Amino acid sequence: GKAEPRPRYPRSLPSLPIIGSLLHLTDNCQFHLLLHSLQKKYGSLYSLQMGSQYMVVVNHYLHAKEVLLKKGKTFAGRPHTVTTDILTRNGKDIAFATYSPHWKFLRKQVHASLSMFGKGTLALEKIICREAASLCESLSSFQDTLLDMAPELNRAVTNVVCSLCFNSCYRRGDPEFEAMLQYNEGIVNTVGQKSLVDIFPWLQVFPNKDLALLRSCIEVRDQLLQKKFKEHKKALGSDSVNDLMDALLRVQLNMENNNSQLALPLELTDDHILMTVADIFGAGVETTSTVLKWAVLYLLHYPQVQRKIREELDQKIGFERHPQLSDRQQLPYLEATISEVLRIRPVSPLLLPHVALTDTSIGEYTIRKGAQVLVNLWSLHHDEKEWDKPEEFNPGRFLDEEGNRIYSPSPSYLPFGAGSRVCLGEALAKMEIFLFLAWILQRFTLEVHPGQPLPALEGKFGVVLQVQKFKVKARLREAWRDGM
Ligand code: HEM
Ligand code: PLO
Repeated sequence: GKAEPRPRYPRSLPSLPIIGSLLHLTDNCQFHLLLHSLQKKYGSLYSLQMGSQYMVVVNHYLHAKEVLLKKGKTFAGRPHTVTTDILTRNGKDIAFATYSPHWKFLRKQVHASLSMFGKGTLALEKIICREAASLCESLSSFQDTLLDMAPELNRAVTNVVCSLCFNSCYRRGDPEFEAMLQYNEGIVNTVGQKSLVDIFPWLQVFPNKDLALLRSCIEVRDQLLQKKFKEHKKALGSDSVNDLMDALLRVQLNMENNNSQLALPLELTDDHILMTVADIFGAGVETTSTVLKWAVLYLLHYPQVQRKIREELDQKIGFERHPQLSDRQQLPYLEATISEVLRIRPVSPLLLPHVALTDTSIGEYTIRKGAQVLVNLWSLHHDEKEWDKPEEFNPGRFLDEEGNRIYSPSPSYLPFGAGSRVCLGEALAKMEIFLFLAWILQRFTLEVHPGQPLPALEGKFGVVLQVQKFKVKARLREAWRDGM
């Protein structure tokens, strides 16, 4: 036969003394920025060794599309990591589970349920608007005082996913809600990429502060989940399927009754149901609330953008009625602003890590089975060849000369990923972000105290790109001053 061509591997970073290179990575928490800047020296595709893990970093959209779309199935694996294995009971969820018949099956079920509850899109719209109204009411009670909007935004989004997952919601000050805020924060701060134990698994044999925090947060989460699970199991006798947990329990029941009809001997355990709901709940809350915080922060920095959105709202909706989903086409500037927020501060700057399931390649480079692939979305969204002044916040990029929406001004834009691991919540997230922002900006002007410095635009890298805490004044607009 023909001789195999010699494999060409991606250029690799020099193996620095392990601890040194690591401290470098963790000290400078902005891992995505570091990986972005390493392109200058190593090119857009390079590899590095983290502990025992070989990683390939992709910084160009052509390579990203090869990994996610063209070879999506080959790269659909996920790594095992200490923290996510604890979080998901060894990958019994969707996001952190590697490619398997279980993952495929769960993804399909959740997709079906979400689009079912979404198709009562009207029902979903009603839920979001109920929360938007309650959010606006809270904001107006804080009139003219400086307010950290994060907990308010968080409650609004939490209640939307809570309705979807559990058919329930929280009132302000509910102790269960406060507990949830806290454990979510703990988990976001300890899980994933940044964690030393994920780079050096043997570190978990030593007492580890982060790991202890993670475990205690997960314990609180599990108690909460277990309670919901019991309630739902009890009520399953009745016919109605009201939420995601009901839907998954129903699937489980059907499988137990006629398992023989399935081609694969799949089992849907209670753990699978719990971890999957926890995934959707966690993803639903942390992503959407993060985007809303980034949007508010950018609107403070760019008052002219805020003014333009308000003008558009006044013109197309006015003050006699509430914004609704069917207004989306009519509000291209608001839609463009949302697209720009998702570009400039991607929620998930390195997506979630992918793993090559077989020997394969990216471009002309050989990639071995088991290699971890990080797609640096930050690099895609800040590529100077694709975006004019990438650090400038400019919703106008997503509009043509007449102000009509351009769906994709550059192919180097993938805020929700793509392919077989694409985000499951894109439609939901976009509905929420649109409605919440439209409601808020129809009623309020967002500002800081004159003379006060503006809160910084630097994010904090983690499993989501977090916003630093900041305060705003939500001033009720003239038209709404005498009662709403
Ligand atoms: C995965 C972005 C909201 C559920 C992802 C990924 C990204 C992403 C980049 C990883 C893709 C990959 O690994 O290649 C976003 C953004 C959101 C958002 C920007 C908000 C604007 C949501 C919401 C939900 C959700 C609201 C829940 C309903 C998920 C799930 C996965 C995922 C379950 C894992 C999919 C898998 O691994 O198979 N998302 N997401 N996301 N997202 Fe979202
Ligand atoms: C958020 C904190 C929760 O307590 C647990 C959780 C579950 C799913 C995760 C989510 C967290 C963060 C955002 C993630 C989501 C799955 C997909 C999503 C990572 C850790 C993104 C943006 O990829």
